[in-house]
Amino acid sequence: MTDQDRSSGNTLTRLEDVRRETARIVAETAIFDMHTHLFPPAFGGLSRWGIDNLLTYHYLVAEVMRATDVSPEQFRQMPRSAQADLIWDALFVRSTPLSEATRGVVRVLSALGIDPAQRDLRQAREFFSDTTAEAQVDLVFDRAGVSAVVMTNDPFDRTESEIWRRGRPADSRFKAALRIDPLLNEWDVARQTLSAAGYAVNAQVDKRSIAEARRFVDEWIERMDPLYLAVSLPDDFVWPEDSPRGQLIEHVVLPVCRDHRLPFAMMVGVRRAVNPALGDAGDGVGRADVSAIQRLCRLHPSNRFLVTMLSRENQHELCVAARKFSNLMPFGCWWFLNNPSIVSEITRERLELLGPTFVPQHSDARILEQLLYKWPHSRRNIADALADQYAGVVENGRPVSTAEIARDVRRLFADNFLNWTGRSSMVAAAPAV
Ligand code: RAT
Ligand code: ZN
Repeated sequence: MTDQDRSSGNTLTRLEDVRRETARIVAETAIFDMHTHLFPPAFGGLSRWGIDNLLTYHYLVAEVMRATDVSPEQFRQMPRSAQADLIWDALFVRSTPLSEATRGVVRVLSALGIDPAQRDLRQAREFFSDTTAEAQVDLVFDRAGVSAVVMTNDPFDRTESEIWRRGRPADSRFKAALRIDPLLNEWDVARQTLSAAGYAVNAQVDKRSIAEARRFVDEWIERMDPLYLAVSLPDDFVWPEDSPRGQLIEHVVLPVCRDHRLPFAMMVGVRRAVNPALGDAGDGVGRADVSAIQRLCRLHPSNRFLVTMLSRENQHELCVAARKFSNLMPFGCWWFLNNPSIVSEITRERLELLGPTFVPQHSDARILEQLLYKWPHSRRNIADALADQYAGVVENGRPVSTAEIARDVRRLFADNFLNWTGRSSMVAAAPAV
């Protein structure tokens, strides 16, 4: 082997070697999970882990409503452990766990050495009562191969904002993201929070409100040191728009992001409270207009946009938009798209249109142990999609090396996001391949 061969890793020309090495490297590469709803144990009740939280995840609440005749109201009034027992019985004992969310729980239990075929939750509850939140974070991050997660940090949430006012969390595996949904989607609600906190805002988004909203965002950036600003937007989001949201994006969010060199993450396509009785489980999806994103990217070339869209129908147009605008970074297969068949489809589409210049996935985990299924499921689909692309390159006459595969996977799992957020110093050390 020449020196050059060595520095580029093993050169692969046989398709079975390409597939095996791609699967191995994808399984071994550390993930920087760029959007979750996880919190470190120091955040108290906001930090969710354990069997009752796992089973009462809102994806499973939606499914138990279809499987039983318990009404949303009756369900809401049950203690959490009784809700978990009901979900276990309806979706795992009296039914086969075929859906993605139920299959995920099976994987989590297996990964922790708990028998997922038990008829009740006794064994699972014993397992979790024998450990601590801190020990569980170490164990789950290690087994999931996750080096860090980005939280969703809401300054409009009273419990959370009080925690932040006491100081930044010490656990450096949990990074902040400043989420500003009320500011952009519910000005009437947001301005009351701002007023109560001493910001002199008016009912109209006038000059004074803009200056004060800007002061509010600046102060929260200072307090949280976020990797990006984020909002979820409805499917009817348009841009430009003569509305509080339009004014606030133009005069607060975009200048703040430029000044602090932060990307603006837009999660587009959610129809909130399609069935309000279901609470968190009651949101739906609608197809959005990608031209709004294109206009933002064109009119604001010095802003960087992280964009994920909830409708399957928007994915191809988003890829095409990203080919036109290098300040647009598509990310993740969000929420109802985080299913193997769709992750596979979207990842292939993105690889074909964008090469390795996107962020294929985030977990959106709300419960710590979900990292133990969301990532293995995604890794598998991403590995298969990548292996097919490498096989195509080899078939066309160019070998690929393990070093190249490792570089590409690092880009997809961490470096693209960290370079985009200007935090390349956080780029994880490369695992040995
Ligand atoms: O995916 C989810 O769990 C949703 O409930 C939402 O939290 C969504 O990801 C969001 O960030 O709004
Ligand atoms: Zn989310």
